Amino acid sequence: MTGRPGPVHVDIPYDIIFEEGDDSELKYLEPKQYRAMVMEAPAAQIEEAARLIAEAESPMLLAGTGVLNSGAWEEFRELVDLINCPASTSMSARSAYDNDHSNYLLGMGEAALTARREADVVLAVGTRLGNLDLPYDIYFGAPAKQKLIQVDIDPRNVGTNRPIAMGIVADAGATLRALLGRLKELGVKPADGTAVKKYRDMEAEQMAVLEAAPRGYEGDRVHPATSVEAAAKVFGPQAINVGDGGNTSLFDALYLRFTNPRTSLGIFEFGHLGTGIPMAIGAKLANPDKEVYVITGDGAAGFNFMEMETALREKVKITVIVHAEEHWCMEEIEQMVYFEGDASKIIACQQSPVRWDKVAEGIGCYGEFVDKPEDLVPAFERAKGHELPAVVCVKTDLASNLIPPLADKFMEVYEGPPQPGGAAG
Ligand SMILES: Cc1ncc(C[n+]2csc(CCOP(=O)(O)OP(=O)(O)O)c2C)c(N)n1
Ligand SMILES: [Mg+2]
Repeated sequence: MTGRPGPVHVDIPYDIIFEEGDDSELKYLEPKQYRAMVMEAPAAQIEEAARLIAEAESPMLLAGTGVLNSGAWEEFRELVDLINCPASTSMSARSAYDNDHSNYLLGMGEAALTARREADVVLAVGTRLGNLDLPYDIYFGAPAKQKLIQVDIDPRNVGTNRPIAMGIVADAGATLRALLGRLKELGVKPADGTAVKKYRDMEAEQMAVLEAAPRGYEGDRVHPATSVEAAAKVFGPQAINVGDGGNTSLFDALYLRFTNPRTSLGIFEFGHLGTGIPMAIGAKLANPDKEVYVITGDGAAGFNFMEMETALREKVKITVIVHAEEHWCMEEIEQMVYFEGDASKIIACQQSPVRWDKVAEGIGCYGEFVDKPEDLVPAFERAKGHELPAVVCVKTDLASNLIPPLADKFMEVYEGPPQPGGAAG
């Protein structure tokens, strides 16, 4: 329970589990008696980091899950406002910073990557700059020119994926508060906003392309982005969204805008398919007053679908939206690249046309089936309003799901960055 929070495995031997006794005789220690509480950065490091930021000409801020874990989203936003610089989040911490805030740039978007490359100081708070965040040389400035300050509670994350100018091993919130205090003392004033405007204009262009994609769809199924947009409308910005699946999780990430902290969960930290339904059950148990909904690929859905029985038995109301185009799309597109477009060579990427709503009904949950866009909102509303855990099987369009917007960027996670000669490395 010290350091970076995460899943914990507790082994309880047989004899202890069946041990009998009087509960009142048990002694509990306070957490502060058996672990260090908040790790704070040494004052000298805060001083140095504050000076680097204060003297920077084109700083940029990045928030990772450390900001969410330490509950420091307000401090992060305050720091962005104080400097008035471009700011973004890691793919797994999309709700760490209001996506509608004036300085926000989408993690994998061209604007955020350009801002990152052009910044003279990058402050990365609580992010290990993992491979989904494209920690490649072409998306960062040369270390001789760009100073990367990385703050993380886990020393193993510091300097692992990028050369750093400064590593601060401390709690994200404590560090942000200390930096804010020192920067104010140094008299730092917000920049005039020219830089932010440049990147935001770039982002607006990319968003227009994103938004146009589902509008241009004329097929007889449902465009995955249309389903995500309908879900956002029905569940609203306070709900907790859990993303799962391959390309489906990219639609989830790109078409939802997170304006409230801790409303986005998903597989972006480990990439492990099938975690969506169990994560949603956990999220609902921890937040009984919030709506919790999953948007999952059909491949991912199969991994842990029986957990719907857990949800039913334990009365955990969640809604699961399955995008059922009947393929393992992210693998298929990867094979397409590998086989240089020869579709006849693709193997093991198809599934049967499973009716996930009927599987859910068989378990005892509530099921809805949608194959036309106009039915999305009413079906999602019925699923959300039903007292039982619900599953909506949405027949999404294969071609649209095969190549999501920003697919080229995501492919770099597997393939490495584009090389000057054209080939990926
Ligand atoms: C446990 C696990 N197995 C395999 C993979 C590799 N993998 C990544 S995406 C993907 C395809 C997922 O298919 P689906 O959930 O239907 O999403 P789609 O890409 O079709 O939207 C696979 C097999 C993984 N990430 N995790
Ligand atoms: Mg699929």
